[in-house]
Amino acid sequence: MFNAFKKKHDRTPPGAEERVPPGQYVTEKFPVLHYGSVPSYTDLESTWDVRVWGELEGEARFSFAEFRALPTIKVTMDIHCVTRWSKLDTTWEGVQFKEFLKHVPPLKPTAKFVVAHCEQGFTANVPLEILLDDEAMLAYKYEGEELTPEHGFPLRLLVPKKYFWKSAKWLRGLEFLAHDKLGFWERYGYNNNADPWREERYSD
Ligand SMILES: Nc1nc2c(c(=O)[nH]1)N[C@H]1C(S)=C(S)[C@@H](COP(=O)(O)O)O[C@H]1N2
Ligand SMILES: [Mo]
Repeated sequence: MFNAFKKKHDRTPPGAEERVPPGQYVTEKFPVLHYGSVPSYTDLESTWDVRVWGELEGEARFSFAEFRALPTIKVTMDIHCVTRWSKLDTTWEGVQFKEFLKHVPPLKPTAKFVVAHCEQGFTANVPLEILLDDEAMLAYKYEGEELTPEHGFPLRLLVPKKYFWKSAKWLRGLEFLAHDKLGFWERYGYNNNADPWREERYSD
């Protein structure tokens, strides 16, 4: 079933086969996937912020302007959705997670896990170590343009090397924790580790 689908839809460029994890096909489209509705904003400066709390020596809050003043990076990466599409060479801009940490109170040594908190109560959990990857970022541009509302405007997390559901859209906060705490899709039955190369799609 999947093989026939893959034959028909796969757009893997020649030579890129080893970049496509098992059970995935390459698409040139950019599918939109989420639970719930797409948030809309009228005045970001008064209605939007991003906060950090938990296992740090304090808390922090960034208004839209404050967040946009932080230094940015540009990263090109492949993304892999658990629903089997992969998209190669997607380019994103935003604040590298490691850089972001320089602008918030120091982490306590107990900080080991992060929960991303999004609009409408959506959450996604990621080990801190994964977010210390050079490519992990709080992204607000895709292919040189501001994120579209359905892809997460004005801010999303980008978690490289994990299935794309951990890349939480409409990000509003990061909670640092000593112990892991399952997020929305992880509670729903997705595999907490979410490594596409090991096909960690669902939990048993
Ligand atoms: N806030 C929020 N972020 C989310 C989701 C969601 O339901 N809510 N779904 C995740 C899932 S399952 C996927 S596959 C990706 C899809 O991102 P895209 O719509 O930009 O392709 O977003 C992730 N981020
Ligand atoms: Mo997904």
